[in-house]
Amino acid sequence: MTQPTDESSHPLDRRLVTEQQRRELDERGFFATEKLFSDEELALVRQESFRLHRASIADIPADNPIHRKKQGIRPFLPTPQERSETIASFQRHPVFQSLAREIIGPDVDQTWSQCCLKYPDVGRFTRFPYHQDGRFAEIDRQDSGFSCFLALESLSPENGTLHFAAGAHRTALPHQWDERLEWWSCSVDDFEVVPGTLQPGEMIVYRLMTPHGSPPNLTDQVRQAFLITFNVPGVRLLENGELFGDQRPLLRDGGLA
Ligand SMILES: O=C(O)CCC(=O)C(=O)O
Repeated sequence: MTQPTDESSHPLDRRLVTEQQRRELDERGFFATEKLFSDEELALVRQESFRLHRASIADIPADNPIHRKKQGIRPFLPTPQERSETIASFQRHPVFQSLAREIIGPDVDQTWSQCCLKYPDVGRFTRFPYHQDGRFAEIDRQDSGFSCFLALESLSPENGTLHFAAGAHRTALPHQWDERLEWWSCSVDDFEVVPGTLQPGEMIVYRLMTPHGSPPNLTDQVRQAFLITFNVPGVRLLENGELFGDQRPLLRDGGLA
């Protein structure tokens, strides 16, 4: 998935989103980027992800061993910025500012973020069913936002990378609750599905309604990725009108907030 890069130009010296990528986002609901972060930056986010994971397990009461076990292999690590200055600063990286400015506009909030570690599989528990994020949070501005799935290490179908269904981001697909995996699930049988096979520092940028899911991690290494979502400020839940998500200002009038 690596695209040819012009060695003479740093990503931030030019527009980040090409016409082709813009078309792919519009028509297919996602596009792949070249490597946009340095090895040092990726190493810091990896290190912090593992630290936050250890802390999250320590926070689970010892009398809840099932939760501890689940968190051990398929961790849920949202709002990492609240526990890591390093990640809070990374979330405001110039690359995210440029993408947000080019895709959304001059006023942008970070609405979600999580560290996405996935340990070697046990009992196919590390699979994530295909779903649209809009099924988890029905918001009033589903179309303007985008998410980035960033490879902190190499990502492949074997280690359980996310896969993306093309051309389904304008339709709300029917979902069912998967009791075992505790996750919403939809069918992508009617769509082309593309694996996010990525080298460290590359990303898939996708729309909030783009169906995505991941197979189990069948390797003996931890799959290491990072997720971040941006949208216009003031996004609200349809259900009760309350403000949704991190509501962390990133851009105002085109500049860093
Ligand atoms: O980490 C993964 O493979 C899936 C994460 C995901 O799809 C989500 O949080 O919406």
